[in-house]
Amino acid sequence: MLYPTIGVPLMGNGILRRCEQYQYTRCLRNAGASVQLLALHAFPSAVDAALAQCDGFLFPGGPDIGPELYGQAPLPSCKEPDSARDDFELLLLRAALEAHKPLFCIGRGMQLLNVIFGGTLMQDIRLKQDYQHSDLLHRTTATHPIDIDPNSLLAYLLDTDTLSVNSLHHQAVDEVGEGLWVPADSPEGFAEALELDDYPFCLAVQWHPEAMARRTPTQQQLFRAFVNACR
Ligand SMILES: [Mn+2]
Repeated sequence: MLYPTIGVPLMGNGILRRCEQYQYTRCLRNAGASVQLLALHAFPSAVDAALAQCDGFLFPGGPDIGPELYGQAPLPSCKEPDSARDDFELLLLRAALEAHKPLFCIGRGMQLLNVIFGGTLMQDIRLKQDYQHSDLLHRTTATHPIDIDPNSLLAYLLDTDTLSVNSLHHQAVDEVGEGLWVPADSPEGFAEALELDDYPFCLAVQWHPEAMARRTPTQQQLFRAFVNACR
């Protein structure tokens, strides 16, 4: 398939969300994909239609996930969730996993993957961090280093075991969901990526390659590999 179709949930209608959404679309199109933005219809027939139309799915960044979805009460430092996104994305990601569709989960998307596999999140890491992980002023440039397991898909795709990445998160994976593993972490030990073995293609990263790709072409390799897996 020359032009695979990648489904991406709609991130919202504000101008900032639209700009962010466009960064994902641009990276996917540059890698040769056609992008289908998916309205947040949290019912089975909509999810079935998305599965029928799309060859793979990208789960993008966004607001904090409702803590009740991983069995916790919200702390004051947890920001307002978007229940329309939570509801739709949970249904879609579960169905996509069952259908063995290639997956690329970024930021919130990585946290969602962890929650679906029964993992939990730290609701706020700002008091535990040595580096600035919610560096909203430097969206496109690297903020902190990560260590990558040389035996991971991530190391294979990037051809390195260290990398400097941007960082736009104030939450992090706490307990890792069963079946997932952590192929990359920050100096403090926060999970910066998740992988799922014995699956066609499932890559999840806590940083934002879509915001770095224009200035740091290495990051575009992740989109190329994902789109190739959807072909
Ligand atoms: Mn980080």
